Amino acid sequence: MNETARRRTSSTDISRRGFIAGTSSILALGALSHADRAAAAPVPAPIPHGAHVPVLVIGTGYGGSVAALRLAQAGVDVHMVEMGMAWDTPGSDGKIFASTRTPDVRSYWLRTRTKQPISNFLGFPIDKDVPRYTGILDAEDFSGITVYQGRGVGGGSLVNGGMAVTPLRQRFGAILPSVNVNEMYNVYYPRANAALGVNNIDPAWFDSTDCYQYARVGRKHAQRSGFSFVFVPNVYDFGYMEREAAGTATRSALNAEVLYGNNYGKKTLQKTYLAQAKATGRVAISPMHKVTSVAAASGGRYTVTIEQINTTGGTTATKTVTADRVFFAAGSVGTSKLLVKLKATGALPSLNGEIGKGWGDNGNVMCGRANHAWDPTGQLQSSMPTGGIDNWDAGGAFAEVAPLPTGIETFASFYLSITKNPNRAQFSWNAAAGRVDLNWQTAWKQPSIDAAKTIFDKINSTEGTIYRTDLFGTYKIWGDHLTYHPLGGAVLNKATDNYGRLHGYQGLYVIDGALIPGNTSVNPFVTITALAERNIEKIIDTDL
Ligand code: FAE
Repeated sequence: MNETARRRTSSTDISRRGFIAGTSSILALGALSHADRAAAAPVPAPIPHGAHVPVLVIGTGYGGSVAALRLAQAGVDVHMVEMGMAWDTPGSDGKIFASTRTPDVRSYWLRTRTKQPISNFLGFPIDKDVPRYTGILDAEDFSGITVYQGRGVGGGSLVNGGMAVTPLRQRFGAILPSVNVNEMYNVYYPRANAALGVNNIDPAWFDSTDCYQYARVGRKHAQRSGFSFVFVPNVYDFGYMEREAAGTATRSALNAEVLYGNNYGKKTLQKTYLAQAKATGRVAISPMHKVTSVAAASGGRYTVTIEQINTTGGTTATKTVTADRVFFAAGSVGTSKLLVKLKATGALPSLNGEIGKGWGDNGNVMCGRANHAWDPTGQLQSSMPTGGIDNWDAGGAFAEVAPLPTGIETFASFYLSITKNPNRAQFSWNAAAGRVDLNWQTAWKQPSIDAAKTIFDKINSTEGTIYRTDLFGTYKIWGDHLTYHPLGGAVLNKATDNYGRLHGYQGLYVIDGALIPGNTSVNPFVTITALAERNIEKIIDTDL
């Protein structure tokens, strides 16, 4: 079939299957007939200059992967464009990903020096020079904050701690006020948890294994101060972790793998949504391709400009393609930066005034505590956190008991707190510099520090312990310079309608963390996934 004939078939397919989609539930659509599957033919990767695609998805993180899978199951060909690498080929050490103990060329996105979230140990700086490379973790610097993000096919799922937390139902109204709570908790959270492969630790194993001694110390200290410690589900396969501990499986979580990828055990999007999406035959992915522009074209289509890059970040080709529909799934920062630039520079002038607003850091703040010599946290620490201290209602903080997998006894307890920080920042176009800025100020972390102190001041007082001052510099207690959880910038029901359709343009959608206004009260990816499931179901039912 030549290109024109193929396109015609593909558009006919969309309207025919769109009718089917409008009359069935999305789960029923999962079972397309054999004939439908045989007809699948997305434009193959790498996307060629001049291609036309029915749907282009920008980014391969949670939102993008949900959109691609569900659209493909509804019979729509999807092309996903991802600026990062494919992460499917082992390096010279035989592994795809580096460990946190030995960051290397693979670890950082286009930096010549690592920027580790914990920058010091015993006061000494631990960052080191690395060759500039399209590595997996981006430490993106804005004026008042460094935003950590995953780069590559799978987005944040490649680098994150896998903590898969559904917020308490009674807190949901404050997270996404325009979304029906019952639908989320009866349909979309369960759907997201199932598709992500979320599982729970066996409490008996938790109580006995060396690798969670640090978490048991965290639990003991929390409970002795009257705080509740809750187990947190994860997408790391706990069965695999048990085998690592038993010495029958190659170590990954027990080899300090997190931040720069996990070689085994973690169910990243590559193994869940994206594997399913590819299996439909309708989804193609172009890694090392960065979208730089989307503009309205004739016939209700969009012209998308894409730069193909090499591993030092240089542009090797600039491609222009057309798409009937475009899903922005470049993450809160990536989507916001694109939309703010496109509105300001006249490519998409009809986007509304909410673009770039409502950005928050999920109240992230880190700290460590120095334990007594009789309270060791263990040399062997699983890199996957599995518990937290919930003081949200009384003090506005949920503190994840995090690992410090250095391989030596540190006598430190380490925490990443998610707090009720009300500050929201805005992205804006800096015409002089030709870039998008974010107006977050470091001082805006003070409410997060105050909330975290409601937990740790009390624990320190009960235990007779003190804060560590050597992890984020010299004599610096709080890791208040960063976030792992960027949220907002194209907020649901403000910059978009209540399902992520961008105001001002038909066929443009936001489907990632940019939709969520700054805070989820817990780790965010389950909520991002569940919201994407909700929105794509509506979009398939009514728009296609
Ligand atoms: P995301 O997963 O960031 O995907 C966006 C994708 O778009 C990325 O692959 C980008 O490379 C790509 N992209 C961006 N701009 C462009 C462009 N112009 N052209 C082409 N591609 C582009 O977005 N969350 C939890 O719930 N639990 C955890 O335990 C947890 N731990 C974390 C630990 C770390 C170190 C980090 C960095 C994050 C962690 N998170 C955690 C946050 C979580 O990974 C994040 O909220 C989601 O990944 C966001 O999902 P999105 O779909 O919004």
